[in-house]
Amino acid sequence: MNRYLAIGVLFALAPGALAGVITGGPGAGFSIPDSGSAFSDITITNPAAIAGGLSVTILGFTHTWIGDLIGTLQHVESGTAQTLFHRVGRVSTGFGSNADFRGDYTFGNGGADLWAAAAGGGLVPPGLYSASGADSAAFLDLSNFFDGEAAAGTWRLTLSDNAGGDIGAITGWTLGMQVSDVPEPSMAIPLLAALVGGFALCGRARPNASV
Ligand SMILES: [Ca+2]
Ligand SMILES: [Ca+2]
Repeated sequence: MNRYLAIGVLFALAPGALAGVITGGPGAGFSIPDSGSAFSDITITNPAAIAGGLSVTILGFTHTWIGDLIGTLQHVESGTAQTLFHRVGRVSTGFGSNADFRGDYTFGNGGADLWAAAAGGGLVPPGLYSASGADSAAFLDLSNFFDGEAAAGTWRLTLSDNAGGDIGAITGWTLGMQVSDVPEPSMAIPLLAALVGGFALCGRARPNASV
C-alpha cells in the first residue's frame, strides 16, 4: 500500500470511526414563573446532521404541579420545534396532574410513559421518558426526532407554566444527539500524521529486512 492509497483509506475509515453521539450544554438554569414562561439556549457547532434522534435532559427539575407545564425544544434558526410534554393529565379542560417533578428527567428514545408515571400524583420518578403531546396520554416516539436536520445552531428549551398556584425551576439542561458520519479535521489531522509517520518508519526499516 503506498502512502497516497493509505491516505485515501484513512479518509474512507475516519467518518465511520467518528459517528455517534454528540452532547451540548449544560444550558443555563432558570425559574419557571407562575403563569409565565422562561427559556435558555445551547449552541451546537458540530456540522453533522441528526440521524437517529436526540434527547433532552432537564437537570434539577422541580415543580409541584406538572399539569401546569408545557416543555418545548426548538431549533431557533430553522424554527423546527418539538413538544416534550404538554400539560400532563389535562384532556381538553381541567388543571392536569398534580404530580411533582423533582430530579433529573430525560426525554428521548425508548422512554417511559410520563402520563402513566404522573397518574397517581406524588413524585414522578426521575428517569427517561418519551415525549408526549397535548390532550392525550398517547406518548410520542422521538426515535426520528429532528432527523436530517443540522445539529449546528441554537437550541432553545422553553418551559411555560399555564395555571396559577404552583411554580418550579431547573438548574440546567443538556442535549444528546445521534449524528451522521462527519469527520472532524481536529481528529483527522493527528490520525493522518500518525499514519504517515508509521509508513515513514516502515520505509526506514525495509533495508534491514531479511528478505
Ligand atoms: Ca403536587
Ligand atoms: Ca403554576
